[in-house]
Amino acid sequence: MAARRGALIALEGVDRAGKSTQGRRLVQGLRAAGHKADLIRFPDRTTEIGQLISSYLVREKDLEDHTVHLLFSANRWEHVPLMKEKLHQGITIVVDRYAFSGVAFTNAKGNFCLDWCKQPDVGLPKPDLILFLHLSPEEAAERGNYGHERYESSSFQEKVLQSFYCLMEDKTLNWKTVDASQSIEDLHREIKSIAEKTMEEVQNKPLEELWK
Ligand code: 2DT
Ligand code: MG
Repeated sequence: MAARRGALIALEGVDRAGKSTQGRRLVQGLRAAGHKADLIRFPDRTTEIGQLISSYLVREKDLEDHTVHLLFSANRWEHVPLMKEKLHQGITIVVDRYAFSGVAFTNAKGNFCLDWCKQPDVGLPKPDLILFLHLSPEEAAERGNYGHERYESSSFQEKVLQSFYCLMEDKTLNWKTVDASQSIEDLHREIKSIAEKTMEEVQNKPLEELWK
């Protein structure tokens, strides 16, 4: 019998929902429980493509909207060979944002349909679980001011949330919404238990391709 594979778990949600905190906690918690687990954050600003994306986000550089969308996708594709290798070695990969952020943020710009936005990411490793950390715009606002990067405004984030809701209608994907207004520890416990259940369920199943 083939070796058991790791699970691909995506964390999505609007800004301030706690994705990065929960991603780190999840990987720590899984490792402490004896699982092999790694975290990847998208965009990964450390690669050459990631540096271009970062200079766009911090407004050092203006990039055309289609171009930046394709760069975000390319920044995921450059990780795919290593992601597949790790998953097949039994390592669970937690991704802090994935193609769903890619689609939701570009679609929120208004002149890009969901179908166009999805195309560059068709065929990426399909997440076995997408945890959507749900926080209302009011609760997000209570967590303090947004920063100064592109997209960091409540009006834009509201549009991003609507785009996420459209993506969640796709029942071929395993979306699970969790309440991100709970304490960090309670949310961590809930997320870890859902993640472990998924890891158990998919370990002998083939890795699938996204939106294909
Ligand atoms: P962070 O604040 O998480 O670093 O994200 N974004 C992200 C996109 O527009 N497209 C994508 O494909 C991804 C992964 C979301 C920086 C910003 O980049 C946006 C917020
Ligand atoms: Mg940010």
